[in-house]
Amino acid sequence: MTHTSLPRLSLSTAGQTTARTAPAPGIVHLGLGNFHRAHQAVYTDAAIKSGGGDWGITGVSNRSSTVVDALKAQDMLYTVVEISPETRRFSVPRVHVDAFVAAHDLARVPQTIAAESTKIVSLTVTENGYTYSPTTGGLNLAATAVQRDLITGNIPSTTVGQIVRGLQRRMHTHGSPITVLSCDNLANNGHHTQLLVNEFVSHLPTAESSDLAQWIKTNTTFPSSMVDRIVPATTDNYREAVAASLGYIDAIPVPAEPFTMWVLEDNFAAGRPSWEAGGAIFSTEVDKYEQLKVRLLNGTHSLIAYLGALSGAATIPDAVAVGYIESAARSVLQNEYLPSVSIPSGVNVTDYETQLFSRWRNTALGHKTSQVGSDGSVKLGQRIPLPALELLAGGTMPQHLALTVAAYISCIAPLAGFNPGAEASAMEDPARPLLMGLAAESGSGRDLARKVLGTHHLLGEELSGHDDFINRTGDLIDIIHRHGPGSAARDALSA
Ligand code: CS2
Repeated sequence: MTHTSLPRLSLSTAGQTTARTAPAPGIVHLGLGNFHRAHQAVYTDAAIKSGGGDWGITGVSNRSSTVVDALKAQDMLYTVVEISPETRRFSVPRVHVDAFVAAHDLARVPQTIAAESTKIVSLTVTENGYTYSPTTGGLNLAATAVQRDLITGNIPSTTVGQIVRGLQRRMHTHGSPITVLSCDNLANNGHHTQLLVNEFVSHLPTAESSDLAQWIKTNTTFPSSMVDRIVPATTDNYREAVAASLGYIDAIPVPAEPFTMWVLEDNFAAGRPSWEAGGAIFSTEVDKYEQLKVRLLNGTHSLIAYLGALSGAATIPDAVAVGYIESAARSVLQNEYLPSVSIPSGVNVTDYETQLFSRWRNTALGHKTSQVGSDGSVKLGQRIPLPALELLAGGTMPQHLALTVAAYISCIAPLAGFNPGAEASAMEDPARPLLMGLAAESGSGRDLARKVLGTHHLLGEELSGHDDFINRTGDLIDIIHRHGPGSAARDALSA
């Protein structure tokens, strides 16, 4: 940094001393990452500015103390840097009233969820944070952490365990209702969270489970919500931009694209902020918005990220500028994802597609292929199986969905002798050790695809029975390994 003599971000450097008093706490948010700080926090700031209310957010970071420490050193403030090639806008939301690291004080998580002042517990813990089995969609009872959390008296460490123990404590103390609001890219995220919570409760000893199940049914709601904003990891460039333009040091600025969207089911057990003030939409068609977004945006994003990484592109705009990647992206979006979704009323799909490509082309943002490509083992199950099964049932091979899976496997667990490149190696994935073990035992793409999809059911049980899909994925893995991602993309397009 060249601006070390500047003051740190604070209420006074941000010019907020007299603006308004901090809100009282009302929301506990699990997952204090960049996405939450550029999305829900911004909407909550607009809601409080317009209508007041006790909706201050207590942010809980799972392991990392970076954001928590910086927030505390900066009067709980940070800067959102909205950026595109044409625009740059800074804003400083003022909504966080406290923050802590769960791993440093695990008992505090259920306690905070149980506090009477808490009306909403919201989540951005990523697909990976729900401890669900990609095979069944249900709770991953094989996970040691889940087993540990089910034992009476243990302090929970999984998100689902923390929610259940927090609700149980509410039931035993004041009993006031609460909303659990998932803001992650899971299909039917509210319903899915509710199922996982109920499943956890059903595995508790009977003495605990029956009253609790009934209490949750009567006093807790789980609205679904579709969240959308591209938010990369921050870099020193953003810290520099804030210092140069605003004259203060912010250790944790959040970059974000100008576009933002939030569609929610209006089903809150204990009230909610007027998020409409920030542009949120309350709708009875959330499931349609979610499907549209998780498939057209996130699904296509995965294909762009994996083909991009294999072709050496570090960022999404670099990847989508490659001709064959753009063609593959258009094809998967129009021919393979679109037929599986119902369009919410008022949404024009052609405009939606045009807007997606222009968002992906945002060269100012620096969104990395390795970021979008991370955690594919838990993301792809949300994006691929249902549209693939629908096409297969109608007798059509989903070439580009198979290509997405082939490119993913080639990035994370290539066969011996193939180097997928630096961007692929930078992708994190909880299944990497397992998949690499399978790759080491495989002699061909088909062999590897069979082990990953057939034996290990990476994309669920139903797809594991489709030999034609598995073989096509395997053949595309071989083409990628022998002739490169461009040849595989051309093969998929011409098949
Ligand atoms: C991306 C998403 O990393 C990914 O898988 O597809 O994070 C995407 O950028 C957001 O969902 C956009 O709303």
